Amino acid sequence: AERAHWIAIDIGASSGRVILGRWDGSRVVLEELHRFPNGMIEREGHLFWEVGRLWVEVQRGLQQYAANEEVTLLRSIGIDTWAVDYGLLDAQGELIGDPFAYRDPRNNGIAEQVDALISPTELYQRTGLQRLPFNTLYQLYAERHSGRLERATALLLIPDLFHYWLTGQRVAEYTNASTTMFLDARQRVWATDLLTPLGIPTHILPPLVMPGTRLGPLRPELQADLGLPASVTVVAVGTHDTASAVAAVPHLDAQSAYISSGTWSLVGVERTEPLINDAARQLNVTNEGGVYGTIRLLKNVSGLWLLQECQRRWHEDGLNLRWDDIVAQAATAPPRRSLIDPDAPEFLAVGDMPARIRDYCRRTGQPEPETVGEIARCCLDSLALRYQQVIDALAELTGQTITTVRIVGGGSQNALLCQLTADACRRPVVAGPTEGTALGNILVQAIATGYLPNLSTARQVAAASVGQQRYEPRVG
Ligand code: LFR
Repeated sequence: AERAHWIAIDIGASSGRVILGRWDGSRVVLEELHRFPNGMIEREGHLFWEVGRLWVEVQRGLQQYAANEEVTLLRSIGIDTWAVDYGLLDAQGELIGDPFAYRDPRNNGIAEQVDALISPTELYQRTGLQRLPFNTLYQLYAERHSGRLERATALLLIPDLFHYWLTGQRVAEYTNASTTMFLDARQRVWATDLLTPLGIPTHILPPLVMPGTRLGPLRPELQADLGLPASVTVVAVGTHDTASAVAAVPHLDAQSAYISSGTWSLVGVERTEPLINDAARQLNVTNEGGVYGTIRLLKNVSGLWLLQECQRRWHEDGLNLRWDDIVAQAATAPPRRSLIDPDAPEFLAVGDMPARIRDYCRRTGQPEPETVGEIARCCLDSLALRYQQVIDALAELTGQTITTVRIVGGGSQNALLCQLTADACRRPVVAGPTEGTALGNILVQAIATGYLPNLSTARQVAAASVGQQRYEPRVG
């Protein structure tokens, strides 16, 4: 069988990875080439992503590949990141400042201001998108007087910004564009008429491309500099990380719900058409575009962010706790002693998360969790319970019977959370792959470069390529 390599660049809110996928004719074996931290940085009360540093790290990972591997096997490179955030380019093609991070406080109250200009019902009808305070539409409205939009010649979502740096091409990949709240969910084209009444320029939107599109070779200087063959192409994959993650869920069918578990937990089902009606709007479920014509009907649940932010706070207080220790302490803490709504607005922002969790419990007449174990247990119990609510609501909304919960992403390694999820959802959980997003990124490249015929074969390859762990619900 013909061997091949593909490289996935996968950058999440807390870390980035350059991952090699080796194809042996029947399976993809993943190998991490380079890993680097990511996180928001604060400047003058605002939160930004350091995309320049991320770009340096990406190039480092690619150089490392070129130095150590059989580069003639490399077919393509694909990138995915979190959604909604964007960079603006000036007339010279230079970035106008670092991109704002979606948790930036400038978005507070903006959705309500937009409500007065476009009815939320109409926005939902057109875009099928859940109302989240940081949808790109709201972010652009928040900065309509910043001076940046006037100077901009292009708006590029974060993966498209890297596409531009890699290839010189300016495009908007569809899966990520579907999270902006100005993409028509059914027609799958820009809904520019939603932006005009808000005073947001529409000439800055690049042409849409579908996932699986070959964007072309690396810029010649970059290709030479990295030491990669001229034949390597950049593929626009499902550049929204959640789209890539769902592409790699083994055995995903109409009886399965998935949870893409990382900083966020994206809890949903896969469909072939958007589901947009009053019940869907009231549930605030989103219809995000997936790869190969699929739709991700899902809800954002605040995920391991709660604990990541606690860990950061504890670190500031001089308590250096490893992730595994935090989870181990949660495992021995009393179960379901206090519960929070993980999606309460106060948990979205950066800050003193342990204090906010205690406040929430006090306000709601519950015992205040004090120890690391108690706080972590409260977060994990609350997440599992929220997953159950969302999955049951999705089953009712779609009329589908959901028998299995499939968890991919970093959180699929968290055995405690997986077991609590099985218990709360009263359904078996099948966990893995951990690097689901990178695998989905690579599988779309494998299709785009002619090694696999379609998504269903790609999911069979995913199942054959990775280990999975099963958790049965405990009754009681
Ligand atoms: C997950 C994710 C979610 C999106 C959030 C913000 O990493 O991409 O799907 O809602 O980040 O972009």
